[in-house]
Amino acid sequence: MAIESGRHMLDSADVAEPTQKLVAREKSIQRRQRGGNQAQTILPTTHDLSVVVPTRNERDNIWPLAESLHTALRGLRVEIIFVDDSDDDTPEVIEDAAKAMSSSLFHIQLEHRLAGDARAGGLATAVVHGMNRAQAEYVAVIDADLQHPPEQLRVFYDRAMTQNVDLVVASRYMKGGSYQGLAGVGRRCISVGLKWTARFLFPEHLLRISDPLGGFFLLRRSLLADVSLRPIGYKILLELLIRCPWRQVLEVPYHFRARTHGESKANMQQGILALLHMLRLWREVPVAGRIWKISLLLLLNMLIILALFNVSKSFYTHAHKLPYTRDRSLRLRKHSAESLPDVEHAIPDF
Ligand SMILES: Nc1nc2c(ncn2[C@@H]2O[C@H](COP(=O)(O)OP(=O)(O)OP(=O)(O)O)[C@@H](O)[C@H]2O)c(=O)[nH]1
Ligand SMILES: [Mg+2]
Repeated sequence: MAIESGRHMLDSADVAEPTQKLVAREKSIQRRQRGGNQAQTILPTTHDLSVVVPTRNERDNIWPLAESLHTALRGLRVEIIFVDDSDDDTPEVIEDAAKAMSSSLFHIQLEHRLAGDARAGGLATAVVHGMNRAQAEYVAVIDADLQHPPEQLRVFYDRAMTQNVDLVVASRYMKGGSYQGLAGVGRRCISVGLKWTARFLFPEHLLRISDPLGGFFLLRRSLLADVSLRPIGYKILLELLIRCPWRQVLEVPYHFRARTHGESKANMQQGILALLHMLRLWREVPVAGRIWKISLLLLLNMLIILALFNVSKSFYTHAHKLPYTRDRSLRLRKHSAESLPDVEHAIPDF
């Protein structure tokens, strides 16, 4: 008994210690975040560009990414907003980079979401959260794993400014771009298949966009005003393209690189979520897939008209056959000597 109770106590302590450590770690991240946010009030609130980076266990990618962004966006007033759902020490690495690199022009912020409800929706809600925090006129979204070349962001920003466009979309599928970094033939087939499904379902919005499901883009922040975003899965750009009232989109080619550090979080489930996401958009946005909705309505109308025509035709046939049959049998009885072919000949042809 004593041994059992002793063991039980030992087990509880074993479980309690990591839990306490985790809570303490989360609290310390939150404390430092609060400190960071207070510091933010003395920094200029006007930025040229906000960059949202969703992260989940990307510890080895943070420094190379932050350094590349720092170099590429030199001279601009930039805020980098990491929205982090990690269980490893990624948030600590982000804080170290923020301390070392932040200046009046380059400001790194960390939004670490605690495990549990705060992370519901994963990547989709992380990006929306980051975009809601952004302050600059233009907001860019880029993956942390360096598959999206950070140096391209400067090209996006410059072209958005000079050409005054609402959205700049990085494309793997146009001339000058490539998707070699997608791991395996299966992933490539799924990516291409989903892309065509989206373009087929929403032709008015997407027919001229070669890569509507990528995660690398830049948009004018005012597009988000009065739009309620409800993305599921990984396809945030699709959500923006369908729900936001954009006018001009510019596509810029890029080479989607292979991941060198950390693990991919994409899986088959993301493919299914992408299809569910398309269905939701089709249902919720009246103008999405308008051509198919109108075609379906026309088809339905034609079916109804055809059905009504058939009903009235059979009703008419029925109504005219009954007296004739009675008449015919009467005549048959009355003139039994008359030849049948003559009587048959008198039958109207329906
Ligand atoms: N905040 C947050 N970020 C996430 C989550 N899942 C993935 N990410 C980040 O979103 C970005 C894209 O995720 P990846 O796992 O690289 O997915 P992918 O690029 O579609 O797939 P690969 O080509 O296999 O890398 C990375 O920066 C991830 O760290 C999540 O649940 N929360
Ligand atoms: Mg990736």
